[in-house]
Amino acid sequence: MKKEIQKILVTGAVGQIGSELTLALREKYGSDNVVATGRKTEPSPALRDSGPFYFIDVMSRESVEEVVKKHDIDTIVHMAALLSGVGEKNPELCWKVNMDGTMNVLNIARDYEMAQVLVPSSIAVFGKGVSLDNTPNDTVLKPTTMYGVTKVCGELLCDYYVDKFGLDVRGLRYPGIISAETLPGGGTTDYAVAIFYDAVKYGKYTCFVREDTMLPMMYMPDCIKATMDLMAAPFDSLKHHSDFTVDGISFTAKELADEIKKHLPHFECAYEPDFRQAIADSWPNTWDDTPAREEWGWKPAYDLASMTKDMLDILSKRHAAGKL
Ligand code: AKB
Repeated sequence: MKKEIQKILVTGAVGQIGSELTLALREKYGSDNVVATGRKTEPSPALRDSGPFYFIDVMSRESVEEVVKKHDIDTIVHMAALLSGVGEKNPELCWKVNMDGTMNVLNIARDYEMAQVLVPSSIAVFGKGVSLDNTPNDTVLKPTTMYGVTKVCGELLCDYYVDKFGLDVRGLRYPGIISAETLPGGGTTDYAVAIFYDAVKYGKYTCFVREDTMLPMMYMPDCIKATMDLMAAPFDSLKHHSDFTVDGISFTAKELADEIKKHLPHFECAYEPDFRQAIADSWPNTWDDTPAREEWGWKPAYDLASMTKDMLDILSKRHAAGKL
């Protein structure tokens, strides 16, 4: 009999996705049933006051296991990871955090016979030897960044635990995630968030990739929905496990700037590419997510226009209240 999800541990809960996902999981499963954890950064009042919170180190099995035992955890949502930009500055640490963290989580989940583990992957799994337009879900994975290497290894490791130990492990490949609550930290797609903050605060932004750089992105409400829909899908309906591409919206940096200009006509965007340009150039422009659509019914709700309007509405209100 398949176990039900009852008590969830979220690692990386203070990060960009973790902070909003934890609140959504608390809504669905109950506040005390979703234990948030982070490494060092203080949680927001919303996160800290809405349920249990602990500081842990995912590179230490004991540190994770202590919370698992204390709260009788049966599901781990493993969001803690070092992203692509930071990973290129410190590849060894990226390997340790991403791989030791994932291995610890999988071993604990196996040993405690947990109901489910979710380990996200990324657009960063792609790289050399593949078409960057409409990149297939199942294709050559030859990333050029350490972050991408850890994400490919992570997907393979997760699938190994499904096959070898019968553990229910799932994962989706996130595109760049755009959100108005918690800033992303250290990714290549961070420009697509920073541009909104600077547009509202200063009326201008200097983008660290070229204007013709196109990448798949997704608005946070779609990201939360994709993650929770995959968690809720019947295990038997899944043919893939840890490597679902989930598409949202693909656009160039200039198309994004032009969309913002429709709302803020004086907005100016300059382009000064840095080391992250090479990373962006190695990732798909558009990608195919047929398995996610067919196996668990994935469908995004937001397009470039609706996402931009929503982001600007939220940030403009916060700016007017002096809170940006
Ligand atoms: C990054 O840019 O590193 C992340 C990602 C696409 O996984 N946002």
